[in-house]
Amino acid sequence: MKLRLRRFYGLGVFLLAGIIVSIKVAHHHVLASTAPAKSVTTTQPLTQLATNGGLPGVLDAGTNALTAAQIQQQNKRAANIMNEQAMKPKISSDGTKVYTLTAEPIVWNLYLKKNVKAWGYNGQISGPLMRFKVGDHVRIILKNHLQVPTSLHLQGIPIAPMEGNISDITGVSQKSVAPGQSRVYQFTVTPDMVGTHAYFSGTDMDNQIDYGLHGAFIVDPSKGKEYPDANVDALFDIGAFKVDASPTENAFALNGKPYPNAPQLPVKLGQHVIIRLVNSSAESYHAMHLHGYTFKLVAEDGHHLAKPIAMNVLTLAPEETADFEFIANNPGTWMFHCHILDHTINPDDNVDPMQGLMTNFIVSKTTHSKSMPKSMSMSGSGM
Ligand SMILES: [Cu+2]
Repeated sequence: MKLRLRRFYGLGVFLLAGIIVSIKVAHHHVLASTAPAKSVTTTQPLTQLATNGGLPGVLDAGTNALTAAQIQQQNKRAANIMNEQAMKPKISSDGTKVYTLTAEPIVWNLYLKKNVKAWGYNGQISGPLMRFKVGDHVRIILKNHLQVPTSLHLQGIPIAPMEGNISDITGVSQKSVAPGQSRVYQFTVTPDMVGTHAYFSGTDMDNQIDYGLHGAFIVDPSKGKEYPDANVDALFDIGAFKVDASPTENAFALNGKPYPNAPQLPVKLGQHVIIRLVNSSAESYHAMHLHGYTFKLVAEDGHHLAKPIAMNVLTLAPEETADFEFIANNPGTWMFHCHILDHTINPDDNVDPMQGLMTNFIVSKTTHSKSMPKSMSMSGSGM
């Protein structure tokens, strides 16, 4: 009896499902036949075909795609960006600072032996740090070594439509650069540009930024540094990847490297620390938090606040930048991490408990030689 009843129910469900499916099919058929004809010659965006055959994100490159030495070299580049070692420009005969950024496919190590087929500027993620001064004449040559169009967007630099287009005076500064071609972006640095800024691909942005086409630049005043009193001035460019065909961002990095490969910041006791953050994730907010300190937000998007704001968690929208400061008066190894906690997990990595968007600020017990911030020790105000 029970069995028969079950069969009866089973048949009922089966018939009901059949009816729903046939209604849906009929409905879809009507829609399809009345919809205007659309060009459907390509089923996938060209960029995806060029990278991973239609799967979202960066394709796995295999565990042996890079040697240990190559991985170490990549990690060093991440540390160089943290330490604000800027790319050296060529100086042209008229004094213009000339930078060349080549967008190209690269193999990039994220964590453990997780290597991905990514895109980078000049072989690295984040792209090289550029540092300008007010009054500089800057020329950036973007070379496109990808199989798809790309372009360069410099946040906070209003490149006039007719500028930045030496090879193609179309009046559209964001016009894409075809594969194998290059484009020149030119501008003169003005005082309103002082601060921390992001640069990134301005073409097929959601994909290209998360493949790795992003970086940072710093603009200093015409004389001296933006933060002359800082003993430590460090930069972290927060990047995101979609690995293992995840439709959403699932691996997060500081200067291209998720923890434990993310660079750690050494600080001496008493030092005045400035941290510059850039959120180069195409899709994610981040909530950055530092253990052991209450820090002060001093600038947002390269614009100084009239009054610093004390805080513990700093939220950054995509492509937003922020600078914060603290005096390192508390020795110890202090975690600096995103408080959106699934951003601190590397997919498939069960070895390290905290990963992804985190690193450590290591404040030594050794006192900084000028233990007072320069502004205090050199001001002579008798503080
Ligand atoms: Cu986050």
